[in-house]
Amino acid sequence: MSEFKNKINALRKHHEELLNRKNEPLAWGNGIYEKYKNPIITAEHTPLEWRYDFNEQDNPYLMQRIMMNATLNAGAIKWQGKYVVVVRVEGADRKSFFAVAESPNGVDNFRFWPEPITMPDDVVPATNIYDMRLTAHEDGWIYGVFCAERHDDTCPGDMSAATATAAIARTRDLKTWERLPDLKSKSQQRNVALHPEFVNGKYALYTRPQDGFIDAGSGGGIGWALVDDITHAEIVDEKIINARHYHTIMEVKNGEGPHPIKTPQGWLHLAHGVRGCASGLRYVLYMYMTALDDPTRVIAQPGGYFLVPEGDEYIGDVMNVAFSNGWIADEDGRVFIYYASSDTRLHVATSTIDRLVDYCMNTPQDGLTTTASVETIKRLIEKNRTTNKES
Ligand code: BGC
Ligand code: BMA
Repeated sequence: MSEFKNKINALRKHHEELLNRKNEPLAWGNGIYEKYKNPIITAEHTPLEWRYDFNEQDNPYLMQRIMMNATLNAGAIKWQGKYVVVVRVEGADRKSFFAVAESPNGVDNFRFWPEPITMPDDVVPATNIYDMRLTAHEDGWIYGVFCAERHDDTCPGDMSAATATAAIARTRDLKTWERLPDLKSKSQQRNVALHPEFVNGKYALYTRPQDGFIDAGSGGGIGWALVDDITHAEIVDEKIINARHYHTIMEVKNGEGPHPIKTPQGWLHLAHGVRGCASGLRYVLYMYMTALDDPTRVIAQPGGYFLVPEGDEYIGDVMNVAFSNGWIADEDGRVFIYYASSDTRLHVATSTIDRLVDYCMNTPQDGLTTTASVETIKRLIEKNRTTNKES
């Protein structure tokens, strides 16, 4: 066999080993969920055909002709018995696009479908798209709501000036996508997710109005808006359902993750919170619950963060970031939380509906001052004193 063929075989073998690698839960977590030893999808998981030209004449050095930079922020759905994620894949050119990967068990053996998604453009093409929230809506369609980013042409001299808009597409098979007009909104929007059920006969959106491209400003908070026609979606009224507070993990920004999971006790929400520090913005995940009869009414708000970057997860393109826009609630009550670390790679954490509801209902709320926090700790110590006496 030629040396070139040998090189290809070695490359394919190495890639297969990575794709088939078993994952295992890490011991000694917080009891709320289990994190896993390996990230589930990295840039190295992308198909070799996307990166290499396998023609010896054209690529005698067997170089990567197209490099992949990162695999992050994935939407997720259980689809035909498989755990399916719509990954934000980012190339070396900083453009991100969507690609589907599936796994038989949700924690390892993720494999990309052969081609990335061809997402049709809206009237004004976007420069970049990212962070899809998937919703199997009761109208029968699967929707993907994601951020579309364009240069802000009102600032012609500023190469970083941008606008963020919520883009909407739908599909029946995750392969062919119909692009609907972008969400019309007075403000910029990022982190928009579609609620899975009609509310008062309307489509319901979790929104995140923002003053500028980065700055959530006065518009900050997770919002809620009802929309008559999803094929011409426009926000007429918007109210904040989950606000930010001074000196919390979401002081600077917050945003809905995937759409909430329905449980007998209420809607379970996963969101991200952002605060500023000397090293930049710190992104962490948090949870809250809303009432079944009114998904805008908060009924539980555990204090502090739910999941943060740890160890290697701190390191990456955008340090100190944990972000999630996808989770899967399985029929047996297990929950697969897909989160990315530092805008670089995708991980899973597993829990159950029961544990997450218990976490939301029984984690003390943030009292918003140090005095309140100490009182909360003392109450737990006191409770344990009595428990220890009894046992
Ligand atoms: C990046 C996103 C980021 C956003 C705001 C975009 O250009 O692609 O990952 O969330 O800017 O910082
Ligand atoms: C955002 C998100 C993500 C990203 C995060 C950190 O605003 O929309 O795309 O993970 O910033 O860079």
